[in-house]
Amino acid sequence: MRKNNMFCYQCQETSRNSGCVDTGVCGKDSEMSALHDSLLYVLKGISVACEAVGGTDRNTGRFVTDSLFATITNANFDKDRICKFIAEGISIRDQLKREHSLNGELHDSAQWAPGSREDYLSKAPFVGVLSTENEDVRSLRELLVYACKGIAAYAHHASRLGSDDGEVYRKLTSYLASTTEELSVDDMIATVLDAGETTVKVMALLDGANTDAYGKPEISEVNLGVGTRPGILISGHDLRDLDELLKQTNGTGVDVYTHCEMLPGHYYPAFKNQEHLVGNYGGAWHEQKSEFSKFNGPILMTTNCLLEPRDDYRDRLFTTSITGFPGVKHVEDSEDGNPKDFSELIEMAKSCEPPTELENGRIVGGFGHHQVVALADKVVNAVKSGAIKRFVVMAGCDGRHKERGYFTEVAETLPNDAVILTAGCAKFRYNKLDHGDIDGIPRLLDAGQCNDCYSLAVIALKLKEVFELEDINDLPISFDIGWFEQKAAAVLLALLHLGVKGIRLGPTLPAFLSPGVIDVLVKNFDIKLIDEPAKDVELMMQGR
Ligand code: SF4
Ligand code: SF3
Repeated sequence: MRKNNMFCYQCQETSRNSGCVDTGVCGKDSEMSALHDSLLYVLKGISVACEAVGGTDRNTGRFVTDSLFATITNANFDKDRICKFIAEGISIRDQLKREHSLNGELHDSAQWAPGSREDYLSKAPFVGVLSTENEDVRSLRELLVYACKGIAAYAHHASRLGSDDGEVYRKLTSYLASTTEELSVDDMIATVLDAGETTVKVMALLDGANTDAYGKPEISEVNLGVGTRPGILISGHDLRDLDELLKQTNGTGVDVYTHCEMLPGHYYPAFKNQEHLVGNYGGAWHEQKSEFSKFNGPILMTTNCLLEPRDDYRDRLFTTSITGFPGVKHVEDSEDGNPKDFSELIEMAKSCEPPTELENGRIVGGFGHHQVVALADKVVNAVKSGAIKRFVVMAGCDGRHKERGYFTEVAETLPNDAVILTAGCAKFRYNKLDHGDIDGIPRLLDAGQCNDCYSLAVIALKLKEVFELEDINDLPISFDIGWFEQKAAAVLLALLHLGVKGIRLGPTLPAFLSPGVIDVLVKNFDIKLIDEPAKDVELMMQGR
């Protein structure tokens, strides 16, 4: 039984880079942490049942996916919602047992019956992260669970657009089930790398779903200023919510602005020319408290990253899908694929002041793989002529810590013959700087959301093919990744699966990696912690 009130070390901002033990740096309290532990345990129970019946049906897969996504950092702070997930999980497991006449215990959570919040809280101390005593085993199990959360996030978005892959659901439950077994370290490492392969698959699925629905992202200019009409601010990663909001606001006199990871919405043909999609407002998620105050109108959080709202905008904040915060209005998911109802936000917006301007000017993005591959001749010529010496992939997440100024400094210090490839909210550290271009190719190529890291992999593989290289590591590409939440863990495993070596990671190495697991990653993949910006730039330019 663990001794702390709580223990969570799933994100980069974990206390002292060791673990949050009394309350989360993110605002998650010990009760919420315990409910997350209980939910995870029930999901493992469902997964063991899925293994026993030899498959994962779509409803179970979707439920596991949404539940995992709800436990990602900065997504859902509503304990009642997490309790509902736990109760539903228990009934799904019971139904599986009934339908397939499964007898026996299967998993300790088989004893659990739907109950009260107190019931779930009382069970949590025995099932949390620290219930695995061996630190290497715990590390590999948790790495796998966090990768599952990342995979789940991508699967959730694809599913919202009608793309489900039964194999992804089956893999997710098999990974969760494997964390309940006594496996050798080698087997656990193999499973973790397999999760990298599944991440590539699910990112490809989402990429296809996004482009089928909204077109292929293309080079686009995005306004950073504001208009004169009231607006709704939409944040998070859910493009379908953006689509439905744009349709429902059309002709109402209410404008729409993107925030943080919704910025890449402007790159899609389906959205980019809509006049009432005015621009992007603000920067990365951790600036939201001051920015949401100044926005003046309703704000819709479609996914992470959500922070505890200040009183001055709490009434204007809405959550939807897997996000939640106690006392904050929630837009319910619709049934049968119908659109969600955003009328309350639209009516509220009509009586709000227009947003207060934070900045002005324009930024350029939209360099998804289709767009970059369309420019392939130009890019290849620039590499052959020596005009481009190196690509530096600086994808990932942003966060609060001042050490993340490293990424700004790297972007500023890289020589003029280096091109930055980015995706995710990491870009807000440097995407408003003037990086110039190389023979007409911008030196900062933004592929989109963290969900679009897939594009960066496709671009790398395309270059490997064009240059007829055997090994992806022979390309003039360095990886300098900022991480924060669990999708980044999945993306890291995806890169390892693709054989990428020498990745720099920061601002800290994950606390959930034990010294023993770090050793394995260093030996096999040459993973490094970021260092001084100038030193790293020099080494990266030398291909080290
Ligand atoms: Fe701490 Fe991060 Fe867990 Fe929040 S999600 S409790 S900040 S480790
Ligand atoms: Fe960002 Fe939360 Fe990861 Fe999507 S919005 S990259 S942190």
